Amino acid sequence: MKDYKRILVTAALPYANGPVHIGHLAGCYIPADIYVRYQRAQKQDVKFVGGSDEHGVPITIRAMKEGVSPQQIVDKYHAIIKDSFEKMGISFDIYSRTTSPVHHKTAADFFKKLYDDGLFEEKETEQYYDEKAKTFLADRYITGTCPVCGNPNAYGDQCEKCGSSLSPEQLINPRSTLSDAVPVKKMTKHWYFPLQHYEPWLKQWVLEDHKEWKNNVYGQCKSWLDNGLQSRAMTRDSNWGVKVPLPDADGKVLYVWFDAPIGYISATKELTDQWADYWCKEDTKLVHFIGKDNIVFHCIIFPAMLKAHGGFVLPDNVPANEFLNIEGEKVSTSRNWAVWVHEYLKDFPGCEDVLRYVLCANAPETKDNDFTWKDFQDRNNSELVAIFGNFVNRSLVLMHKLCGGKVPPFHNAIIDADDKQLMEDIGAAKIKITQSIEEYRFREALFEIIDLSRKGNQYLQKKEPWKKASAENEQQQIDNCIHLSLQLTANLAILINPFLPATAQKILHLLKVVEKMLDWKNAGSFKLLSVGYTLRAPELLFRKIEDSEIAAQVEKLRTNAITGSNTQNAEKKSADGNADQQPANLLKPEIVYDDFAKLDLKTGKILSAQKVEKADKLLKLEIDLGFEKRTIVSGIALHFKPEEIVGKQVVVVANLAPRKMRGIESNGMILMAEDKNGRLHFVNTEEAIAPGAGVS
Ligand code: B3M
Ligand code: ZN
Repeated sequence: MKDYKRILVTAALPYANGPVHIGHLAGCYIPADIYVRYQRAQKQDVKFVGGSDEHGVPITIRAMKEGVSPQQIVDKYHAIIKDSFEKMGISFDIYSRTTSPVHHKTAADFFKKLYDDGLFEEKETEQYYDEKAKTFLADRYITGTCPVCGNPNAYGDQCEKCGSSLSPEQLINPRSTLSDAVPVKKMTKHWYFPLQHYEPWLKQWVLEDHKEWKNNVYGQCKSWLDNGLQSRAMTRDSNWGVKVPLPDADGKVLYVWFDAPIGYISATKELTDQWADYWCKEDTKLVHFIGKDNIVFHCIIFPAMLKAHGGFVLPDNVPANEFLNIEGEKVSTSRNWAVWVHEYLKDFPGCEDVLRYVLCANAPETKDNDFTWKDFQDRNNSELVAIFGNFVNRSLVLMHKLCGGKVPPFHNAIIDADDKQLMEDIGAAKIKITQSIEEYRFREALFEIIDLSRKGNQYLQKKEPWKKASAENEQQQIDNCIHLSLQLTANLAILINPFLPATAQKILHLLKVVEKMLDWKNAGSFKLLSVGYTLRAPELLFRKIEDSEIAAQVEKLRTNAITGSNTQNAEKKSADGNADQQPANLLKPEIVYDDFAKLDLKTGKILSAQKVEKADKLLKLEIDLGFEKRTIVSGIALHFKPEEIVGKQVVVVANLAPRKMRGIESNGMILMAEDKNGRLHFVNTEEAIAPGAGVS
């Protein structure tokens, strides 16, 4: 192991085209924050940098959909994301953004250096061009008829109906989504980075020198390297991004995956004048925390760029996590199958640490994992409340009851085997936890801490200080028991601090000790609290989470996913070839016939449809049910233009309780089919049925 003088920790820059969800937190922000807080407690020179990724096709598509400028999109979501991180205690030293002038200059200079060194290949290729909109078109911007299944709305990179992956050339009657013009082919020049030149070096550096990397990371790198690397275009035709710093490059910007990782460097520059110490001195330990979909960029492409540029350190480790599913299904931002952090913060104020706890205890460290609200509740109620919180609370309550509210003395003369065991357990736990964190196994570390508090409970249970009568020695026995329990409480504050910082602060407050006690070196000590010191009255660290709160969350998840009524969501990645994972086709729990019979389903006909103001997803529909006309607000606006659905036949849930959406009362719901890519379709029957017919 190398001796490092300073540590630079980065966490992936989220696209500022939507808010962050708990999968993001579990994937990299919570692990990164735990690691950084631990290193700070170890008194290491550590910097934690992050920021929003504000370029690329996802942003421009989002802007197009919302009918605003890309700048407006990134301003809006950067603010939401930054706020979510702050409230969740993700303690970045700087949270910057890639639209910052420092970043534009840093990224452009980086490109220029590679260019001046003659490292790029310049290639002219034919690409689709929209003459009306006067712009080249990314594959996603082109639609046409799928040559495989005849779907008239297939994309230039994929048909979402039959799943075929396509290239724009294969589409029948291709059209630009920007202007509806027929795209033409035009020559365009781009700069390619010849990754294959770095293949031998990468093989040595990753596969030989970094065998310690996590299996999932190492495995992905190996398969990329085994398959052979190719040149990659590092520029794009677009007006949104870092301008290519060359004279003949109008309308060209850096590829988002070229500029985004350089964002780590730019952010460090904005943070400190000493930025070069962190990026250029060999005794820096650089650690990238990311999700698994970013592995190739951080382990192969960016290191090759850094190597080509020269003068920069390379990552020491890239501890990527796998994905977190929600209630058994893959997260899908387009379907709104996600738990949004800004909404959690509103729904569970003061419970930030609970989410940190659950997402760490259940982190997808080695494989995809599942978040369920039931597990969230169980972990809170039976681990945080019943074990950790309970131990801390009992120690303080007993001290007030049996020791006059003061830290009692410890009588060495009567120390017994249980006391010794507890002291040993604390020492051993510290060693294990330290090692686990150093090796990026945060779940294991957290488990050890809970286990240590469980041992504290067992110790109290065995000693039963509340039962001791007034015989000789007995106050001394009580003193020893309470003294050790309180010292353990102080130790728990130190150990839990990287994971649950707000909880550690609460314990500090109860124990009336200063921040400095949380230094990692203090863990394992039994002299953290002085004898005779008065402590505060106990307050509960965690509250119980009720069944009703959990039921409400599950309900919210399902309703939002069906109606798409959450207007904050965004298609986070689908536009950058990084399509969302497809939702698994899981069935909901079985129901009895009576449940089904409660639904009143009727056929209806859409009489009119119009957009709802300031709600990009909602359409206000007038539906003819035969016996009456209804207003129904439906979350389908991203899928259909109002004029194209008038006259369509639909099935309506006619007895759904009215619900106000954006001030409009919606009376029922229309049923649509959703394909595996989250696209909606009318379930058409060939024959027309009169409105109002029952469906069963
Ligand atoms: N914005 C992709 C993502 O959100 C990308 C990460 C950039 S890290 C330099 O997964
Ligand atoms: Zn198709």
